[in-house]
Amino acid sequence: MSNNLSAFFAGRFFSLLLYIDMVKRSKLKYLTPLQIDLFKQQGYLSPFHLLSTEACSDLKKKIECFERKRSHDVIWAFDIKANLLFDWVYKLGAQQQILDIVEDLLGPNIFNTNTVFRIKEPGSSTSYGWHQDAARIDVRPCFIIAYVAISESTPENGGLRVLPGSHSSILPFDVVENEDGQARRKVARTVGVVADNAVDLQLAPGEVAFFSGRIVHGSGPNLSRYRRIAILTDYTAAHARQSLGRGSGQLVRGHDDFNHLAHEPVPVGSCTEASVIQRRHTLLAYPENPLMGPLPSGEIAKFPDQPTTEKG
Ligand SMILES: O=C(O)CCC(=O)C(=O)O
Repeated sequence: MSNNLSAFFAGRFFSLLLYIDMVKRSKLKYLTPLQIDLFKQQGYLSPFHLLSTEACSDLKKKIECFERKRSHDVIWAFDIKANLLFDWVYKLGAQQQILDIVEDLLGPNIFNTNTVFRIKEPGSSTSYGWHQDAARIDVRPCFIIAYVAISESTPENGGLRVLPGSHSSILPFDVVENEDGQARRKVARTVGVVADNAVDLQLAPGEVAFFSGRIVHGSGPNLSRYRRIAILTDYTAAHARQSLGRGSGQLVRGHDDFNHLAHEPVPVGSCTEASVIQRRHTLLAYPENPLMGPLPSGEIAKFPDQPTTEKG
């Protein structure tokens, strides 16, 4: 082939690649095709700017107000499915920017299947050993977790660490009583982790990181003099299937033609008696989810909560 002809075909081929990229991009809401490829390869994307300083301090005030008024309820209300208890937690998880990014990764029909707070006090030994959230109950396609940093996340304050590429399979794990981290709960901990290539997801207040529910991740104690405050939400595609049991969630975008997940209501107000009872009904009816794991045979689902009304 003459040089001219080769150049002609190379030019055509390059235009075709550009065209394919443009078509792909036109269907995307937020991410670029390159970012999507990166997520597929490494299992996470970080950081993205999400919240203004004012929005962050407003959330911090709401958190502190609840802690002050309902200190006994924090242990359960800030844990499993806090999105069923607090309208402001639900709203954070339903932010359009987050959903645009999740839509690019999971498709247009999305459930919020769990929001939890993860707060580490200054000097606290609370840590999360290496684990994959989808270890005990797998979900396909796997849910995606958004980690919203309300305060900064650094190696010093026990910020999140991930093992890039570890989301391609579920690795061997032990189920242990968790001494640190989530109270009164059995958790899966990945065994034999070599953490040489671990990446610290360093985030400024208001930034968010996205990672696969299958990626091996964990975090250490808070050695700083400041609180580490994070709110984490699991997003599951409507067409996804759990390996065990039936999950539930709030449909936050699109529609549901599959009926794989049971539908949860949107809370009104901030941890009202009605929303506590609603959450209890949901957890008793659908106790098996990736966070809680399978129910041991013969065991009846039980979740700590206490409907108290807000004072003051
Ligand atoms: O907040 C963290 O540092 C990690 C939390 C976590 O991995 C979890 O709750 O499963």
